[in-house]
Amino acid sequence: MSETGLAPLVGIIMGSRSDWETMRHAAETLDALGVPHETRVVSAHRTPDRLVSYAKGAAERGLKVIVAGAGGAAHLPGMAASMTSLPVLGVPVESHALKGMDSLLSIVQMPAGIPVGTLAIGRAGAVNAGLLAAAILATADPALATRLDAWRAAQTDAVPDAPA
Ligand code: RP5
Repeated sequence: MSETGLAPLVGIIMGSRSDWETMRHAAETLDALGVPHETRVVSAHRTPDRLVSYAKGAAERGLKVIVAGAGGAAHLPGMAASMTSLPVLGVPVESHALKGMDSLLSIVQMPAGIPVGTLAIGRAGAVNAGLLAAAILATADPALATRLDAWRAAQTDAVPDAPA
C-alpha cells in the first residue's frame, strides 16, 4: 500500500538511502498530483535478489510505471527494465566524483532492445520522472489528466513577467 492507503501505481526505487534527497522530488511530485506510489531502496549490486524480486513482481502487484534512481555505475534502471515490461524511467543521481555524468551515461546508453526513459541529472530529473509517470498514467485516467493540466497551468501562472 502507498502512504495514502491506495494501491501504488508507481514504484520509486533507488540504489541507496543517499539517493533519497534526490528521489524525494519524484515522490513529492506524485503526491502533488494525487498519484499513489511506493518508495524502496533496491540496489542492483548490494541487494541483487531484492531487485529481481521487485522487478519481476512489479506488474503483478499492480504497478504501472517504475521510476529508478541511481548514481555512479548506475545499472539499477537498466537491470529493472530487463526484468519487467513496465515503463522504466531512469533518474541519474548526481555523484560526488563525476557530478552525475557517470550516472547519466550509465542509464541513457542502453543497448537497443531494453529501453529506459532517461531524465536529467538530479532534482530536475526526479521531478520530471514524477511528471512523466503521471502523464503515462493520465492517458487512461481523465481525472489525473485534468490534475496534470492544472499543475502545469499553475506553473505557468507562477512565472513572473519581469526578472526583478
Ligand atoms: C549507487 O551508489 C547508489 O544509487 C548511490 O547513488 C551510490 C552511492 O551509494 P552510497 O555509497 O551512498 O550508499 O548504488
